Amino acid sequence: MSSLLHRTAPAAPVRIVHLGLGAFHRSHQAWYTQHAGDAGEWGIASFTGRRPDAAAVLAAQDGLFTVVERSDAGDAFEVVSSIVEAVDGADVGRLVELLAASSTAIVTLTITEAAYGLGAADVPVLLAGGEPTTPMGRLVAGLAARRDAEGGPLAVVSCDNLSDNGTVARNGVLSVAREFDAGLAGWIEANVSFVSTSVDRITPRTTPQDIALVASSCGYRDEAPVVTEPFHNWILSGDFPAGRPRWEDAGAVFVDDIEPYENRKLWLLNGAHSILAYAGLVRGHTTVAEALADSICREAVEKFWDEAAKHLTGPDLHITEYRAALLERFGNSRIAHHLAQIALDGSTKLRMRAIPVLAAERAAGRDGSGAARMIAAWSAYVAAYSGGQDPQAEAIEQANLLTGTARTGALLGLLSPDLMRDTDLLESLTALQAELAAAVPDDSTLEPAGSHVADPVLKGQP
Ligand code: CS2
Repeated sequence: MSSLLHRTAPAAPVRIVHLGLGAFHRSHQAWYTQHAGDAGEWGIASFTGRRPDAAAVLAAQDGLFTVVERSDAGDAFEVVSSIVEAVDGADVGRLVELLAASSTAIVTLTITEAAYGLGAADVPVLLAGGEPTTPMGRLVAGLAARRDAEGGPLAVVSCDNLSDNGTVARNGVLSVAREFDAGLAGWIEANVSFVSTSVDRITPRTTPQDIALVASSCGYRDEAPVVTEPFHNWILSGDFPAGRPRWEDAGAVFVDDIEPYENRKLWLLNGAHSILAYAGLVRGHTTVAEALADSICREAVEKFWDEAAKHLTGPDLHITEYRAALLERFGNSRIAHHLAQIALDGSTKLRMRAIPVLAAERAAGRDGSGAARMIAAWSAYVAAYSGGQDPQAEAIEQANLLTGTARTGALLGLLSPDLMRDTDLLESLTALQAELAAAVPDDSTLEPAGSHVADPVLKGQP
């Protein structure tokens, strides 16, 4: 048996702390840091979220892992060494120590879209001097230590798929800090820069086959490789008061106004993903490439894109080329991107992916059927998979006890209380869901709720 991957050159000093050690973090922020011209000065200490497993696996191989870039032409392998410490997220002591150190300049986050609003649960814990369990609570504990140690200003960089994610992170942190310690909230406002970013790299979960492939192709054992597409994109907007790696050397782009880029990515890529996930699962498909090959799913995507494009008007957006590139990326059948992974947490995702386009279309006096079809597909999916992972799972189950426009209204209310009052929309959504249900192939057998959502050690971006 070949030996486990291990570090032979000295590790870079920790200057970046990351919360949310998963496959996407490794293929994106860790990869960009590795490819910055000054990579030798920027090591990452990466903390897991709910489970410690990924930290244990990575720590055993000195934080090193293989990025497998998979294209139609084949696989390219590269060992990434920018993660210099992999830590169990429950080790709040280590997090606090690193954030208190003035050498730490940046905190990056991939904590899932849903986690930004969950910090309130940690306020009593912080007040009692206990150890917080949510990412927001842990971050606030770390920032309090930094203030106390006079560690100086730093940047918090959200890398989750949320519009205006810097502001969302700022609000999430401040709402906890204000309840905990008003003085700390003032210090954060004066010293912490919240950077907004749009991140992109399709990264499915790591599978046992990926681990076996690296062993046979590279001649060493790597228990934590990550398979990803060649494409990568990172757009950032905001200040880095304590410095940053030269991520631009790896293709990152720094802009003043991020909104048009964010919308393009969230609507065209993530929106299409959600359509393919819900319509695709209901129609019996398993992966993105399979769903895209189904004309009903593909047409739903194209119609949504036509609609969204009316609201994407920035000068450098190149929508036609962007759409063509997406079709190619989604069609990469060598990347088995599971629809079940994308389907998680729909009520949070659809608020960003469908609602802005639907609201803009309704405000313009049009039916918004492209975006409505995404919601109808979700509605059909939650009818079949009631109980799947979602922060609103209970409310979804309640809605599922209703029928017709009452059920549609209850579900739409979870995404947009405003649009829920639009009675024409409720009728058309209900009709679109019925249309989709009628298009379910006879041989489609849905798995029971939850069974399609595995929880392997090495999760992809949630
Ligand atoms: C996906 C994203 O799981 C999902 O919701 O839409 O993780 C998507 O693959 C990434 O944003 C691509 O950059």
